[in-house]
Amino acid sequence: MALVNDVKREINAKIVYVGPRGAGKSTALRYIYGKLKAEYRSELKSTPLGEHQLLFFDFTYPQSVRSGGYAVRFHLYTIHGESDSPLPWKMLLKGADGMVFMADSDPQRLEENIASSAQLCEALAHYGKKPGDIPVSFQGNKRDLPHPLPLARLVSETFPELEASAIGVTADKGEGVLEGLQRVVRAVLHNLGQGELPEEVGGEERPQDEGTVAGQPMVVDQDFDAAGLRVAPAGEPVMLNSGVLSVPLRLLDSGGNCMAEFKLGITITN
Ligand SMILES: Nc1nc2c(ncn2[C@@H]2O[C@H](COP(=O)(O)OP(=O)(O)OP(=O)(O)O)[C@@H](O)[C@H]2O)c(=O)[nH]1
Ligand SMILES: [Mg+2]
Repeated sequence: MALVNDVKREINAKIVYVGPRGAGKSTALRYIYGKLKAEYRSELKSTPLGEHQLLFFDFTYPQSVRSGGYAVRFHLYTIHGESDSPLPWKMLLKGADGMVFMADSDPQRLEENIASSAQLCEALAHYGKKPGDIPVSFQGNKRDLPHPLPLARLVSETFPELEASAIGVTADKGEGVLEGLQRVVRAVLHNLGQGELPEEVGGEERPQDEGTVAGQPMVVDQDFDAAGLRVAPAGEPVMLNSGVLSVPLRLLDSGGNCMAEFKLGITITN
């Protein structure tokens, strides 16, 4: 569900890189980031998401892809590092307009690919969706390995119901990464009712009337499902010199896992 910003005349589309740990999601994101000119992209940021790290940035195309007169800004996200729990993926996939599934072509890691696909399906089911309802670009990474799994097998074992063909990627060298991104971007634009897409990421022309915006996590948006969440103390309250009482708290999911730590500042008025 792309978010429309009428003030900036932008449509914000969310693309999530999913897949098993170590498949190459961060490598792909960093490669894309490195290919974009600074004026077209925000900073690459890493921020805590519960016990995990969210890696993200946003960009627009130089020729300023437009849908109904609005520029389209693409926000790319992945979870970095330990992410065995399905919860962060569930949060991240909320409102996603497209996904890139990074599979690991290492035959030894087929089970992890399958488990990740199952986790993804479960996360989408939480929102009443299945993979085909949101465009998926399937990328088989690490094609440079000595004996990578054949792409067709990788897809049929991991996503038997997927209709689109897979793209072979060597994210370390950037091979296939941009092609895989373009594929999902095209599908997202199609869903937004607009198909034109510049051929290249990067380029010489400057957008006409846009400033760049720093990436903001769009993970917890207004209609985030907060059912089952609890807030618990995370330490002793401290009275600050400013007269504000700082209360450390933890946000817990229904299973008691910590999703975030924060401090509540209370100004005592009487
Ligand atoms: N041989 C090979 N290794 C790769 C390739 N792409 C990434 N790697 C390596 O695979 C390892 C994991 O890559 P990451 O990009 O960190 O993978 P990730 O999916 O972000 O992993 P998590 O953040 O742990 O989920 C790193 O050591 C990369 O250098 C590739 O195309 N070929
Ligand atoms: Mg990573």
